Parts: sequence; C-alpha cells; structure tokens
Amino acid sequence: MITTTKRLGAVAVALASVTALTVILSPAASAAAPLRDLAAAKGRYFGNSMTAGDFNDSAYRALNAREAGVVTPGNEMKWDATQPSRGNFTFTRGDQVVAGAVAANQKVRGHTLVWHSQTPPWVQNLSATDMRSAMVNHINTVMGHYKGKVFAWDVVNEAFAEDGTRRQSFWQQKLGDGYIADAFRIARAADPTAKLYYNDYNTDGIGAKSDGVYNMVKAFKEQGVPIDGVGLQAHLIVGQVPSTMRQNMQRLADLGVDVAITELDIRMRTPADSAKLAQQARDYTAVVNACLAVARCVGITTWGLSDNHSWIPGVFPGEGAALPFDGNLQPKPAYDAMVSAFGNVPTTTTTTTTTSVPGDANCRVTDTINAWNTGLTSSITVTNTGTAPIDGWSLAFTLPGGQTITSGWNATYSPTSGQVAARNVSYNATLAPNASVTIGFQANHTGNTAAPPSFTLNGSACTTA
Ligand code: 9MR
Repeated sequence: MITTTKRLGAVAVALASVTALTVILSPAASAAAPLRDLAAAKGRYFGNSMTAGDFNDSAYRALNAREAGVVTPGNEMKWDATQPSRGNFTFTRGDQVVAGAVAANQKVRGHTLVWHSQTPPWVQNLSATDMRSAMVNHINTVMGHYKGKVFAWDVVNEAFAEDGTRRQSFWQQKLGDGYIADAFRIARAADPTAKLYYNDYNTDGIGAKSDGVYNMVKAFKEQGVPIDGVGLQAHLIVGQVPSTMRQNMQRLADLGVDVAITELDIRMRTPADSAKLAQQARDYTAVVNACLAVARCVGITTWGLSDNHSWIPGVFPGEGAALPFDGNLQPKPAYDAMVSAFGNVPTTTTTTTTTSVPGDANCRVTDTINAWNTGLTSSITVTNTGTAPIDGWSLAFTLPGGQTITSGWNATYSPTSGQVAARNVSYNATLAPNASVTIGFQANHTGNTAAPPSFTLNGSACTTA
C-alpha cells in the first residue's frame, strides 16, 4: 500500500515521458462528455432514432455513435417495412439499424408492432378473425426475429384519441377494446425478456388523453396484463412544455411501470433566432429535469439529433429547428442545456490511500470500434478489477498505423497518433473497485480500423475482453 501522494508522483514521472503536447479534445464545441455517458451516470439512457439511410451519412453516424446509447429505428421495424404483404417478412433494413447500433455499442428500442399508421392495406382489409391471427403472427415473427437484440418494444402505438377515448382505428373497429391487452399478452410470450411499452403523443402532461392512457395502464395492472412501460413521445412546441410532465410520469410510475420519453423534439417557427433557441434550451432542460425527478423514468430518446434529420419541416410547414444539433451538426443551446441538466455530476472526493501500484493487473478494457470508409469511433470501457479505488488514471495504448484522433470525450488524448495516453478528466478521476468509465474518440484512418492490441492503466497491463 502506498500513499496517493507517492502514487501520483509516480504517475507524474510516467507522464513526463509522454510528449509535452497535450491536446484537450471535446465533442463538437463546448461539451464535456457525450449525452449517453452523462445520462448513464444518472442511471438513465440517452437515445436517438436512426433510419437505415442515416447510417450512410458518416458524420451523422459518428454523432449518433458519440451521443446516443440507445437507437430506435425510425421506420424499419414498422409493419409496412417488416411484412409488406401477408406472410412475407423482410428484416433487411431493420437488421441494418441493429447492426449500426451494435457497432456503436448501442442498445435498440423496437418501434412498433401494432399501429394504425404505416400498416399496409392488406391488414386493414382483413376480417376480424383474420386480423387477429395476422396480429398474432406479426408480433411473434417480428419479436422472434429480434429476440435478444431489442430490449424494449413499443407494442401498441397511438391508440388513443385526443379526448381520451380509444382511437377509432381499424384495429379498434374490427377487434374491439380488448386488442391492446391481447397484443401485450402475445408480445410477452413472444419475447419474455423484452420490456413492453404502450407509446403515444400528446400524453406528455396531464390531460384527457393521458388520463385515458393512465386508466388503461391501471386496469392492465389490476388485471395482470403484462405491460412494463409507457412511452411519452414528447413531440413538443417551444415554450409549451407541459408543466405537469413530471407529475404525469410520476402517476404512471406509481402504477408500477417504467416511463420513457421516446421521440423528443421541440419545434419552433423557422427561422430560429437567439431568443427562440434560448427558450428551446430551457424547454429541453425542463424535459430532462422532469425525467431525472422520476425514479422510473428510464431514458430520453430524441427523434433525430440534428435539424436536417427531422420529420418536422416535412409535416409542419414553416416549423422546424426542433433538435439539439443544427443542420451542420453543430450543438445548439438545447444541446448544452441537456449536457448541463444530465451532467450535474458531483465532484469526486479523493481518497488518501490506494493499493493500485504499477504491476498489478487491476483493470479490464473493452474497446468497441465503429468504422466507416475513412473514419471510426472507439468506445473504450475501463473497469477497475482491483480491490482499491484508483484515484487519477492514465490509459496508455498504441494506435494502429494510419489512425489519427480528431476528437474525443471523457478523457484528454495525447498525442493523437502512435503511443497515446488517455488521461482522466476532473469528473471521472476516481474509479472505485468494480466501477467502470467509458471514454471514446473519433479518428481518421487509412484502412486499418483495428483496435489497439493492448492497454495499460497507470503502467500496469489490463486484461482485454
Ligand atoms: O420519423 C418517421 C417518419 O420518417 C415517417 O415518415 C413517419 C410516418 O408516420 O413516422 C415518423 O415517426 C413517427 C413515429 O413512428 C410515431 N410517432 C410520430 C413520429 C413522427 O411522425
């Protein structure tokens, strides 16, 4: 056992041998850490919707990999995409979204199984008996295909009208009130490991429509219908975030379900100006704070990350600028506001003693590379496998030839190629036993996209998984 002072002295000596050029890199402009990590530090996830096509836009793909820990396919798991004609299932595009998410170390929310929209006419025209068997077959086949790959499903989407009664969809009219409970029971049997959600819009605050959803969930819990969560889409308008959002989430949570904000965007009349962007930042803060105030609010997904990847302008003419990044993928005040709201990380206290001496194999490293033609992102998780806290760390590794770091997060990286030292930043200096920290960087490459072959932490070799 040695004192921190002595150990830090040893680290200082070790660092002195590293080149004097220290580049502090951060994602985009001012942000300290990606939202996915900030949210995770609060026990939440931050997610984004991605279409298969979005993964072909390398800059946007990298932004998504950096910021989002969860991906919801924008369209690729809907009925018209997965079963365009009866019995013909196609998972190509959904699988592309899953592959893109897996490459970025992201989990996938499934969206959606039973909906009145984006469902082909062949379903809508079936008789009641046939329609029910089509629903059973669809849920079984789609959930079966994605078993183990999708952690939560929007089983039924948008089944309520604004007045809190059931939407008079073809499902409702042919199958009657019971079809939602029926869908949840079928879904539970199809994949018992997936979390099952009811998802809707204009149900974010307390009102007639959210009352309707609340009463349904209450009845489901009383009747033993398997439901795990309620998704609040949160397609909101600048200056109009419902003041009762937290209370609405809390009353749902009190029924014994999780809640998630599933499709967040906050639109404005375009063009944006600084006053509107400032209000939007306050609005994003309010949504994050509402979620953080409710223990069972598990995460927030935005419906796109940047204003050029948004459904809003196409559907609401004259409106847009609804997302945290602008059309050039630059962070807006709304992004900084979410970083602040999620990133309210308490300062770590330093410990006085440690047994983390060089030579101990006290660390495990996993490195996930997400590569495209000229670039890659690397997400590195370091776990303290020793029995003592590590207070201040430097992770050393050698980048394969041709890789040059262009930006990074949760650590400082120096130099940007060759033998690199990734050093802690102030808020993640302390690693308790069994604790992990995830850091990452984006790099250019010239063909070799391999991960570094080995890592050392404060001079001692880590095991790799
Ligand atoms: O983002 C989706 C867009 O590409 C589609 O054209 C649209 C068609 O309905 O669906 C969008 O996503 C919707 C989501 O599936 C359910 N809630 C509303 C979303 C925005 O329309």
